[in-house]
Amino acid sequence: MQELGRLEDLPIAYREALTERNLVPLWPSLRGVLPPGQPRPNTRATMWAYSDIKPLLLQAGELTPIEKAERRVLVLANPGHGLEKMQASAAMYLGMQLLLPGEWAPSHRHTPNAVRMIVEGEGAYTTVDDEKCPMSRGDLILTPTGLWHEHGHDGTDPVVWLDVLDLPLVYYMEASYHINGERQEIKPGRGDRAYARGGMVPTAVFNRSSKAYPMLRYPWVEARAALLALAADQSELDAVQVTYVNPETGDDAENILGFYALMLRPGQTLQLPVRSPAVVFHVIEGGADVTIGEQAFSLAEADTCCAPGFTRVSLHNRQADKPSFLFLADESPLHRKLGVYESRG
Ligand code: 1HN
Repeated sequence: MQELGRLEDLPIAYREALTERNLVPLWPSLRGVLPPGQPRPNTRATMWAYSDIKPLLLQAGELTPIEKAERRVLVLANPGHGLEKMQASAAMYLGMQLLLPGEWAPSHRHTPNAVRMIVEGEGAYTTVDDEKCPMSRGDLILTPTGLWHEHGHDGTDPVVWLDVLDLPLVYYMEASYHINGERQEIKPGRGDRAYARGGMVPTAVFNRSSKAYPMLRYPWVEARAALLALAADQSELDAVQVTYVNPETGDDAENILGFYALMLRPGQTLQLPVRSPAVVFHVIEGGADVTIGEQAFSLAEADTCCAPGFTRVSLHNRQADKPSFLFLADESPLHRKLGVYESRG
């Protein structure tokens, strides 16, 4: 490949003349912004162990009252982007949030889309768009763009959940902002009940929801049962995976990031196709050895890791006698909408 001219090859006076006029020569940077063959991600394969996070999060609970935090979160930051950027990947933000019994995280809404994957504890709930969404381990709760949300806790023990947002992308677009609101009035009607059975939705002429996001809570009991049923029905199927979708449209549950639950059969090793989007893996139940390119991580329950796009990933169930269950988040909806999605097999 042809070597291109460097910045240093240009006379200082010429470079200064350009700079003064807000002009930049393309050729010294062309290979950087357009690398050959495939991207060079800043996103690094990174793992965050829950055993590291939990004590520090509980300490944050002692150091910082909820009123001083609004959201008490430790961000899972990818060193490849610089920790201060608070990015797990180009488009994904991850954080572990702690809510203590009796605490209240006040109502707000914002442009980035969020979801919460409940990691530990009972008795907390999120109110989203006037709908009360109880939190139990493994539940997925959406707070899509623009919807009011606030968190409360009527239980007795700390509750921890994983937040996944498309904040890095929305911030990069200079479209990120929030508005604080009043405490929501909880209204009857719960999407997790109305849409509880796959293949059946409330009949359009009488009762179809006009909400853009009719289902806000995806209970783990249902996702787990769906995976076990799929595995039993299709014994040859390698990737026992379900996608969290909008039950009215069948589209991805949110616009930018995709969310999935995956079951690894006892002892199974699963090779994932090399694809353009970055992926986050979080263990709901069991444990998994995750190989990302040349790096290997051993994930126990509640551990989380991130893989850059265009990287070979394989997953191995650490349990020989039981299935393991993972939650996945990725940038597929974004890549598809932008027309840059690739799968290289
Ligand atoms: C947010 O609104 C929540 O509502 C959590 O729980 C994490 C990170 C960045 C921006 C907004 C929440 C967030 C967030």
